[in-house]
Amino acid sequence: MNDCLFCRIVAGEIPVKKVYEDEHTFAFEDVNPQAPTHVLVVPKKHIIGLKEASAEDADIVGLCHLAAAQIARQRGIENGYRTVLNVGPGAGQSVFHLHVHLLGGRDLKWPPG
Ligand code: DGP
Repeated sequence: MNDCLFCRIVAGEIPVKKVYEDEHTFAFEDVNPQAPTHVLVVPKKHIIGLKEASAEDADIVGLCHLAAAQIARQRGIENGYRTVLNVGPGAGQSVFHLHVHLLGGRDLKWPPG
């Protein structure tokens, strides 16, 4: 989608600090980090969010999480990290292209706010 921020990032139209890329996923540093590691993993396919995903998106949603796990392993934060999808405005979703937040490198409280 031409007007989607994360589609434009995936297309290289908006500069980001790229962390990882494969055939289906793209990962980059969050512009407003909430932890020493705060990476966003997005599908290259435009999916609005988790509640809009369908059965055909199961693999890509899983691949985004596996990419996050690989990044966490590479960064040595496997003692404790969190993967988060904010689903809908009430949960803080502000960009309507599905994205997994990978947060780690500090103690993470539970429950999240
Ligand atoms: P959410 O609130 O769950 O929709 O998360 C959106 C995240 O996207 C938020 O943590 C900030 C990040 N973000 C928004 N615009 C940009 C941008 O232009 N570049 C980067 N790197 N991150 C962005």
